[in-house]
Amino acid sequence: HPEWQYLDLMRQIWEHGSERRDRTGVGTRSVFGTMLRFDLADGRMPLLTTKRVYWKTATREMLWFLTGDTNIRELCKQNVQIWTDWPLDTYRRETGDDISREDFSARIVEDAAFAARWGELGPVYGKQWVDWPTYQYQADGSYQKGPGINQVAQVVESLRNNPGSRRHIIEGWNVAQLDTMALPPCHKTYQFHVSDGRLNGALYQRSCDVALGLPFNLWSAALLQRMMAQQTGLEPGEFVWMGGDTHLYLNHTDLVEEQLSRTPDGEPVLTIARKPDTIFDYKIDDFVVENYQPQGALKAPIAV
Ligand code: UFP
Repeated sequence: HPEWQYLDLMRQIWEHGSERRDRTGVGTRSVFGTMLRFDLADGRMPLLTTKRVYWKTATREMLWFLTGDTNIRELCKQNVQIWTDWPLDTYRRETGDDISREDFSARIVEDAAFAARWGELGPVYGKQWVDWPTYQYQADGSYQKGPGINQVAQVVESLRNNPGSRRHIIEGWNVAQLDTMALPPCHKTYQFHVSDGRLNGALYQRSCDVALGLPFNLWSAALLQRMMAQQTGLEPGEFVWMGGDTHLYLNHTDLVEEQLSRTPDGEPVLTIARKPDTIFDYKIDDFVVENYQPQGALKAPIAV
């Protein structure tokens, strides 16, 4: 079962990873330079069965990225709270108001001005993917803002018109803007590749929380690849995931021990119910997952 790759990686890190202090102060066990491979033929997806993965939440986030939005308001409206902790942390620190996450999220939804002031994440994925900023240098050495670059649209075009290219890349790591992002991109580089009518995809993830982040990241990257394949008339091929600092947080012991005692079961299949006009027109109801009977959800604290 392809999921053994994930469990083997988890076990290897837990048993042999080097212990290091990290930015969050929690501490991790970590290995550097890792790879997982999944065949996406016949609708198969890297959706973990040894715990419930909230694939709809991850899908809503992916659709939000594709709109170019970088404010959490549209996510909060859909009760997607995966980005809420970062603005919440800033709000609490700067105002001293010890508001609960629920109340903060509700206020973001109800109050547009509050959302504009406190819900911004900075130029994270969505901005870089569909509106990468450019500058036009003038003869006198000054520069003006140029038109943004829609990398996602460009890759769809290049896959259609120049499938043999080795430059089908979507990059999130905008060096000049890292310090204004809530979190510098983790899933930073996507590359696509056409061979024998199949669309292969790769994701390079510089930093990976294997217990809480990776299950989402695997689903989302494979989802993007499926949308790309549908838009370009190609069959989904292989998905290759590559990790830089690949770690488990030391306070994830219970999750890790429980998950490593479980056995993968069943192969979930994703069907895309319709073919939207462009890659920017997918809706949550277009995605149908069948044959997914996961084992119980596993909770653990997230490191902010
Ligand atoms: N992280 C992921 N996947 C993501 C995401 C974050 O695993 O999609 F946004 C984890 C990795 C790391 C932390 O544990 O969040 C980011 O911290 P840092 O920027 O210090 O690497």
